[in-house]
Amino acid sequence: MDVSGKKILVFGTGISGISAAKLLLGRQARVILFDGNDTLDCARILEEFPEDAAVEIYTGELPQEKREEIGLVVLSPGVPADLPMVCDFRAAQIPVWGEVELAYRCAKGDLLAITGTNGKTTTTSLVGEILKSRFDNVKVVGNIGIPYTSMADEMTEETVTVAEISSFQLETIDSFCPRVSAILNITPDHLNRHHTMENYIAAKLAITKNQTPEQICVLNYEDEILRERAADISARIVWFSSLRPLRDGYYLDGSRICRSEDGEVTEVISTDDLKILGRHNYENAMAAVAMASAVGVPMENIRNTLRNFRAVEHRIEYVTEKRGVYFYNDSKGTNPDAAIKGIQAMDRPTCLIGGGYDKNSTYKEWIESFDGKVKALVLIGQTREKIAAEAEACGFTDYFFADSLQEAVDLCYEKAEPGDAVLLSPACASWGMFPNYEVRGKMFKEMVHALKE
Ligand code: UMA
Repeated sequence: MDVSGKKILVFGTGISGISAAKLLLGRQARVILFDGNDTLDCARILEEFPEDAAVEIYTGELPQEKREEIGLVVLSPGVPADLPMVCDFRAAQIPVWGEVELAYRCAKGDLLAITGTNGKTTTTSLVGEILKSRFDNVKVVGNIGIPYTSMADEMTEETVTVAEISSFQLETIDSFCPRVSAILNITPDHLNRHHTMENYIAAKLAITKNQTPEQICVLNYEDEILRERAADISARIVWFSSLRPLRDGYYLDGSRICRSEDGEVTEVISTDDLKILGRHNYENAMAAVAMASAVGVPMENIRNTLRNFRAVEHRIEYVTEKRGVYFYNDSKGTNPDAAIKGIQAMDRPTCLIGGGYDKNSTYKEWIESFDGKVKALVLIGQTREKIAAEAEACGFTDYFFADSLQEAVDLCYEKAEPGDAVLLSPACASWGMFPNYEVRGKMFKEMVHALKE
């Protein structure tokens, strides 16, 4: 991709923006970095680049005369694609790409891409591990926390890339086209950003939009939305199901994960041999098997990796036991559907920490999933009153407010008896109180370890 001499606006100075700017500078582009946050320290951001790099930086407002010089805009995932400034660029026929689109255009080799409301990170890590058992040059990138652009220059024709792709990132793709895609599930999330469920669904389905019938799309048969929309997908579909046998595809039969090809069934692995728990994780495992198999990884490599794969950090992660109380970190439970999986995985009375940034979610189904297991719900953050009101409406009144995560941890420890669990599974994003869910989960773990026996 030739960007030499072109003036390119990189919008957002988080990890995606910095990485995109570096990739562009390496290709002799001239970069204007811009961030809407005017409290950022520009000098510190510029320390990321060599002193003589062709990069300028603006925060808060981008001067009008600068806007006129721009030939391409690269958006960070967190920047809404419908901001007035972004719409103005589009209206002026200036191409607007997401960081993922830029990376895709610069990348080499094969690409497998995974999206879905929940399970993306686990599935992406698992596919990455399986591929590493077969190929020498595997990259794992994207929403998982490693910008796709940061790896693009290291890729060769032999590279196999596994990318976790969020709905934010899919909003701004153009030619992005994975050889194998997967949509794990679609349930309401990020509605404040996408405005409507239809827009959110459209963003998720965009992962398949450039795929052809020679390429593969792995889909969850138990997701009604996916079943309804499958007819609009051009790629060859490989289904998986955790609830019923399929004539073609992967399915869970009791404790066996099976593959069926035109009715001929073979066992892939028994779930007793897996270290990841819960039906949602068996779905993630089936999606990963389908994807790896689609690029020719032998079943023996797949089985060996599955046997050794452990839960990823912040996803129903066991922290420690204190005074007979078991602590779990599910900070990745950033929406009600993910948090339902967290509570379902608990097999003891639980003090639950919930609440955070408001993404326009409703919490009724989450509260209903407590199923008598939650003895105390400790609420933090912007959504605490909203959740409390919905809890009242559901007849659940054992909730308490805390002003900080520390206060919530202390309160849960006070209320929990030996044999109980304390679970951080907030059903909300961390923003407003923490930069991201990783920091929230790490702080939770530190606070738990600091509790006195
Ligand atoms: N910004 C603006 N204007 C805006 C919004 C943001 O200027 O309207 C600026 C902010 O001031 C900030 C910068 O943009 O300085 C941040 O950019 P960003 O939000 O895109 O964050 P990055 O650090 O680049 O991280 C992004 C993803 N973040 C989001 O999608 C919000 C990371 O996903 C991802 O790991 C990373 O790129 C690498 O690809 C995080 C996430 O929370 C984990 N994702 C959501 C999720 O999983 O639910 C989608």
